[in-house]
Amino acid sequence: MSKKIIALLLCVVMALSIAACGTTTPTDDGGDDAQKTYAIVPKSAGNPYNEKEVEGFKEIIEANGGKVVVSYPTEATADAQITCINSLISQHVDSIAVAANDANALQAVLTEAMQAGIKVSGLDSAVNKDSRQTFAQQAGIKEVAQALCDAVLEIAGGEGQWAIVSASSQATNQNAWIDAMKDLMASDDKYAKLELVDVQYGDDEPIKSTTVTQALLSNYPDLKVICAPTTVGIAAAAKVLQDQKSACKLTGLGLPSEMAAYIGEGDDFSCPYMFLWNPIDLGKLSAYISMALVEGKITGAAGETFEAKDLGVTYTIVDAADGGTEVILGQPFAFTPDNIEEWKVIY
Ligand code: RAM
Repeated sequence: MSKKIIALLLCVVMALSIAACGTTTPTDDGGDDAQKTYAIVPKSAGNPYNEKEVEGFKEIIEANGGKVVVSYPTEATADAQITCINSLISQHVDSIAVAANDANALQAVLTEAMQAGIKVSGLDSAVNKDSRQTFAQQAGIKEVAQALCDAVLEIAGGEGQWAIVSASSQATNQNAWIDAMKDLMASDDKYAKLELVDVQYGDDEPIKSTTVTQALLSNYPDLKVICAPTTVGIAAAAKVLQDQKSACKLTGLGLPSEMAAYIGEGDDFSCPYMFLWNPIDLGKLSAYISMALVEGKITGAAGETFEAKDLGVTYTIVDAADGGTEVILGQPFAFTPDNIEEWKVIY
């Protein structure tokens, strides 16, 4: 390779790494030195769900006098998040809240952050227990799995083939829900006539999620239900099924604002009903956790409590299934033809 090409490649790599995290740092007004800086690292950019989380996080931190740094990775991978977190460590932020693209791959960089005195917590998709102080969990894993299994069973009419369109193959949250669904279906005879034929990964990218849905429909002509436990996947699958007027129906976890056009009864709609929680509130909960950690009100141990004023709740930190701790926002909520109009304008 000529020196010119190598130099050019180096420039491209440098330009990319500067742009890598899409960090929005508030302007430093040179004022109050005691003002704390709270970072949030979502799973990926361009996903409205992640933007809602960030919206809630910002609202609470800023209302309480803190600064927010939003650091979006360039893609939904652990490597892209490591680049973001390294940059946040060198910016000496006070806290990092991360929605992990991989449970284990962020351990080294988050350990470094904690050793530098930065408070580290998770939201939405957990890093492993050694990489965090605690975690804002949207809803109990078993509760989400139960809701999805029962929806698949009902929509399939009690029997037949079903498939999953997930996010990325390493996503902690989707994998936990999928594993819990498999366990539940294996443990209860009422699911015995359902057959999970495939699990596909759309990587929380609309185009890839569309492609894998189309492939599922052509590979499994008898497919009765697709379950997409990702807001990006379900929106892409909903469009494919509805456009094709497919007999295969859909459920999963979706944003009401993106799914309203697909939720309804009968042949014209691809999704009879689906579930989610409030992603804005999840961001708010994560903000309260981050502030309580930075202010020394909690350490992340089970049994500690803190007040989330705006949510009107005093939360208790509890033991999580992975051996670490978590704070559970609430229960999964069902979006049906009856309530979708009301919710689509909220998130
Ligand atoms: C997508 C993301 C997110 C998940 C939701 C349900 O937006 O994968 O992590 O919680 O779906």
